[in-house]
Amino acid sequence: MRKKIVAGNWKMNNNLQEGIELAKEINGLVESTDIKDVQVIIGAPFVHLTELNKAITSNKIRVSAQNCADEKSGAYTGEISASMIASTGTECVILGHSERRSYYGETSEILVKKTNLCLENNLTPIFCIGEVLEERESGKHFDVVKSQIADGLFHLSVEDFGKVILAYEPVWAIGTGVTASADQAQEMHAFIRKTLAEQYGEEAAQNCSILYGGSCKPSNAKELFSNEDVDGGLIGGASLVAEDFMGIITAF
Ligand code: 3PY
Repeated sequence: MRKKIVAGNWKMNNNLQEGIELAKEINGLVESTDIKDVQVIIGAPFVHLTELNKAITSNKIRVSAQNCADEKSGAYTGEISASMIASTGTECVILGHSERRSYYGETSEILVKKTNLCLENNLTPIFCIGEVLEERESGKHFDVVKSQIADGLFHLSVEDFGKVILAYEPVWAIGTGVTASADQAQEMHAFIRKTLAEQYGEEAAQNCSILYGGSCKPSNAKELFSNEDVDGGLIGGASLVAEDFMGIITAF
């Protein structure tokens, strides 16, 4: 059975002290609320990871990085490897977010290397996919998303694929305040699941958690999460305010 997941993506926000304070606040709220079987993930900047893993006591919360290097180790000044991330106690890594694809030139080729390194280090990739506005407007959105999945993930065995979380984030809904409608989200999530079933079989497709990301907030989370193929969210701005994040976690 696939998991319900709400993952926060803090992006480049919060200094260390602010991050610890926010994580403790979320931890307290998660511990004192019946969040059913929802798994919470906090995607924090690298410098927060060690301290967040110490500060979080709830077994319902996992810590995630937002990127990792595409090489194992060596002379790559400024890079942070998957094994370094794992050594902090962190369990997940967000990969291929549209901001990394567009601002830092992350290609599918690079993402294959990063995905492999995460899996080798027992880190769960939260693999992001999604089309830009022109691609949706010209009717290419299904093809774009299918290629991103095929090029970035279809080299994996069915067993390794089973360790991956997918996040569909239409780029036109990121940081714009515009959200995909519940119908648009369901339509794409169902298409993604069908694409996975063609490659890995129906069981693997049914077991994969597919999150929706892009201006997801307490006011629209319930409607988005009520869709059969939407298993939760990857949350940007609303994950920076504990009450808002909790409003989304409790929206199932
Ligand atoms: C957003 O909701 O803005 C995101 O990019 C989540 O990753």
